[in-house]
Amino acid sequence: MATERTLSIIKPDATRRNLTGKINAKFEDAGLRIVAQKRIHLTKAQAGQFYAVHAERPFYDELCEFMASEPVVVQVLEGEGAIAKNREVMGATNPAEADAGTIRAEFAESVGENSVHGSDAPETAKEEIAFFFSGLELVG
Ligand code: RTP
Ligand code: MG
Repeated sequence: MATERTLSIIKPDATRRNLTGKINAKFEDAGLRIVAQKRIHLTKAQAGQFYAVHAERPFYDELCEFMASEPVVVQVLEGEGAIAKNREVMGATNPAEADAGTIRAEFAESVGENSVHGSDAPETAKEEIAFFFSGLELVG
């Protein structure tokens, strides 16, 4: 399997509870390398742009409010099959359905406030990394 990069976000419910280190340890234990990382505070408009694919969903406004409520940590994870591996480590969107040991099973508060985001395919990973990081911030 090829080495890939994926975009990860540690969401406000997790940064608020000071869980960045515990979540990063889960990524590293799974063989994912954090190759870029920064803490930012999104505006609601920026959150809306990032989640534009969900604009027609009933939870969109709530999701944008939540993502802009407090700082997030955005990061690029690298590894063999990183996109799928990251989503495995994250667990199901709804923490009640997430496998034991996954980030969402251990830390998520609800289906909306579920601690992490991860890109879902190579094309979205590329777009989402470019949304947050410039070429200068991405070491080869
Ligand atoms: P993400 O994009 O954040 O990695 O999560 P995902 O692929 O597992 O889930 P997705 O269907 O893409 O939904 C994006 C985010 O929207 C919030 N959500 N709330 N209240 C609800 O029913 C609901 N459903 C989704 C979650 O924060 C979810 O991660
Ligand atoms: Mg998604």
